[in-house]
Amino acid sequence: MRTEHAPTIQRADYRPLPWTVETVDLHFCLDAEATLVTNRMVCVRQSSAGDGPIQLWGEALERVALTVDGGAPAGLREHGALLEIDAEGERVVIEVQTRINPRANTTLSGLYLSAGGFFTQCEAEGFRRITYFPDRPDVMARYTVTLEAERARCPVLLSNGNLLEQGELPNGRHYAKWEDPFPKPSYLFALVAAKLVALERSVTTMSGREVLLQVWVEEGNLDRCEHAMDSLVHSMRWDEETFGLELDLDRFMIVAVTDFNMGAMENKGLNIFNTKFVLAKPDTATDVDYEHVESVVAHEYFHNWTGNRVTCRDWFQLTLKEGLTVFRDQQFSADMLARAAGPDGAASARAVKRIDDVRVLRAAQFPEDAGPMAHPIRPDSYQEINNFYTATVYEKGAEVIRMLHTLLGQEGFRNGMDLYFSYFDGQAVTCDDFVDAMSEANNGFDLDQFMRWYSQAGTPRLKASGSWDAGHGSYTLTLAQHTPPTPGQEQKAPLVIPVALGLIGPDGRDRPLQLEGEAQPGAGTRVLRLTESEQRFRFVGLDAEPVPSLLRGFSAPVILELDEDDGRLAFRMAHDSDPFNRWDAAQRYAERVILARAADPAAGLPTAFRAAFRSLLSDEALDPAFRAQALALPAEPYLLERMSPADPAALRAALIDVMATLGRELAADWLQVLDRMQVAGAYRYHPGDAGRRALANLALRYLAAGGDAVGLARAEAHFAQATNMTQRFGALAALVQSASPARTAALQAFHARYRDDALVLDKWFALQAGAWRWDAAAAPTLDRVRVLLSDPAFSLSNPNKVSALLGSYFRANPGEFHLADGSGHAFWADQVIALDARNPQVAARMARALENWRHFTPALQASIRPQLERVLASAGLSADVAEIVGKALAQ
Ligand code: B3K
Ligand code: ZN
Repeated sequence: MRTEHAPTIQRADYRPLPWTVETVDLHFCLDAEATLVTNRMVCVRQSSAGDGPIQLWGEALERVALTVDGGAPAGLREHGALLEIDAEGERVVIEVQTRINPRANTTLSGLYLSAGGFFTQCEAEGFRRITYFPDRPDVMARYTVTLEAERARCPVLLSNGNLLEQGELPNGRHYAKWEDPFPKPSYLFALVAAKLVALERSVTTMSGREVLLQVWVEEGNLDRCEHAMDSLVHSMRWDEETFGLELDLDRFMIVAVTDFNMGAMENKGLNIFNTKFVLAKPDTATDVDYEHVESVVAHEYFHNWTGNRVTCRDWFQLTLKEGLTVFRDQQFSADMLARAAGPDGAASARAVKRIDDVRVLRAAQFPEDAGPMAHPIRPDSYQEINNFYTATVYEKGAEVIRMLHTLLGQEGFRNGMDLYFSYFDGQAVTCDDFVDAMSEANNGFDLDQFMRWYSQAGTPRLKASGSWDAGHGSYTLTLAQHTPPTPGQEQKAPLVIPVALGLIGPDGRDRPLQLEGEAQPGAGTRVLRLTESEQRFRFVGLDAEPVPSLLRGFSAPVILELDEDDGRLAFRMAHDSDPFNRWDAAQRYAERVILARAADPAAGLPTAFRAAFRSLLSDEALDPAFRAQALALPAEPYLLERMSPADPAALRAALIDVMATLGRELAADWLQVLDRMQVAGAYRYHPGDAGRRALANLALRYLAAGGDAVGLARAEAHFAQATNMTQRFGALAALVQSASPARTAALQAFHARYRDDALVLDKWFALQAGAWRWDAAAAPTLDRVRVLLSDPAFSLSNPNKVSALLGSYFRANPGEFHLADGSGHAFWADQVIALDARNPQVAARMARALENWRHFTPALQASIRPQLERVLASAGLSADVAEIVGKALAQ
């Protein structure tokens, strides 16, 4: 894989293959160093696709034998990974045997070893590292798989679908044969052969079928599977109730693996999960971990319909399954939270989930959309598809689906989904097919202009201004949109932007909305549809000048530019009836205060801000989870993007200062909140309890940041007395993110308690790598990161460890990473190069930490550029890293 030669794949070049595959019969003779794979496939000509040879891809494998209908192929050519075979007639049987070395496979793509067991990861293009195959999602075939392995090492043999038979073989070996009745693309193939145990449950589906659910883990982890199993059962019920979608197999398996490149994978009937999204028990997992397990289990389960039954025609359509499935998992989590909160708390619980999702979007997707990797949710080109499993395809993709849901309404959306499945079940389709079904199911609802969301990159700016006409009691709102240019897309056309709006009167209540020309006033919130570059909306019948509340519930993934003075922000913080916007007002106000402080370190904390913040803090009518959200400062990566030029050191100083001031000056309030938020009794994962613990932990954070002896002592006491991981880790984080002299001892105590627990040690690594410097005399965090790099528990081969230590440092700790002497940047280049030699996907993820380098101050740019160049010039660089760094330098 030479840098200069990484070809660019264009969406416009898609052509169906002249030959497809009907059935695949795979036989694996598993061996750690030399696994023999025999693949017998029935290939069928697709006459509609025109003439041509059979095309198969193979990578990092040794071809042992190949026959066509039992004989030598008439013609065979190799072009890199592509094998072309000439064939006559309509159907031929190709049998190909390959040898692979799972132990040598450090990329964790294809077949590899983890803790002595065999696991696979095939999305996007890992199947070609197992056997020769037309490894594209538009080739859907039926698979039969036989696994053969040493019984002692691999007592459990799993693959997709249903178990047909199993039995003993000579020499201590055994076998199992699996059949998947549903045609699927190769990226959904999976096998597991390992020493595992399962938690099992049997449930009845909505049509009355009994199905077996299994969660497979290493023996010592059986006590950490209950929550994943519950989450699976809840997901199944939800999909039945919400979309009428039922599990279509007799059994559904989740397998946890320690070494995994991402969160989890939706292989048909055999989901493979990063341990981090399966294992949870009160002593080792936080409330947030419990939430993540629930939503990832749901996400992968929901893929069974949105992704597996209906899949993507080509990888450019990735958001077809990912954006839609993220939207589905977000709705599921919101429903679960609302149900737990009961009727009175449901609206706030939903808002809290929405806030969480928008935080992620703003912290990860907005910066991506403003940098060299900016791409539409359906990209036009890529060099390495693995680089496009992005926040844009996933999170912005989900926002686009959410806007469709808003425009069509719940029922219209459901009708669209029903039609989509009725047309495309069992097929590989495009985003256009999905949107067309939505339109057709809604009386031809015009979505032509809406399709621009699929083709335009960049975060749109929504500019709003209002004018009050006291004489007529009318308020005119002018909305204008503009999307800045992104690489390769200079011009942008106007989008369809649903703008949920409310007008708040001076008494803090929403006014009924009546547009000029309408007979009756309507509800207090309505959705305006902005389709032009600029539009005016005149509201009448108002008794006083209103305060506009725009984009309620974050009705579109845009940046709202609204000139609001501090007074209006404080007013909305106190009165906006939309909890999302109330939170957003607090975030905007905090952003303003922090950025002012970064620009002028002498600027004090405005009294009005302190007062507004304090009233949220002490408003006991508000749900604790909501308060925890509203009182947490905006994410640092988001704030960095809002600075021009970005100056991480100045921003960090401002953040430390604002947190310390709020902690110190409001110490009495924080202490009171801390006491009131204690949860009695044994730990249970419940959103209500989780909200209280989150607010208590936030109080500890501010108190420790404030640095008063009382606050620090409380954090120490909480750490010592904690009875679950949420409390213990919350208190530890408060101590580490402070100038407390007790932080080192606390880290040691935590380590001593969890030294043998890989997942908990990841938290320990991440916390230290993400540590700010609260004490000006302390050594840079980089020194500690270097020490941890040689900790016996650390390993560059384990993606979780890399992300905990290096990811936290590069991506979550800009104030410490961008050291003025450039040592952080040089360290980055060393690590990216070292990682790339083992695992290009993980290396590319780390490489992305510097892609927005041109937003930084000139001094930082001068320090970063040579490091980017050094990485790009390094020998044998993967296409993955070459694409990221090449684009960063080219922009
Ligand atoms: N579909 C997988 C992601 C695969 C990533 C390949 N590099 C997980 C998910 O989105 O559910
Ligand atoms: Zn997914």
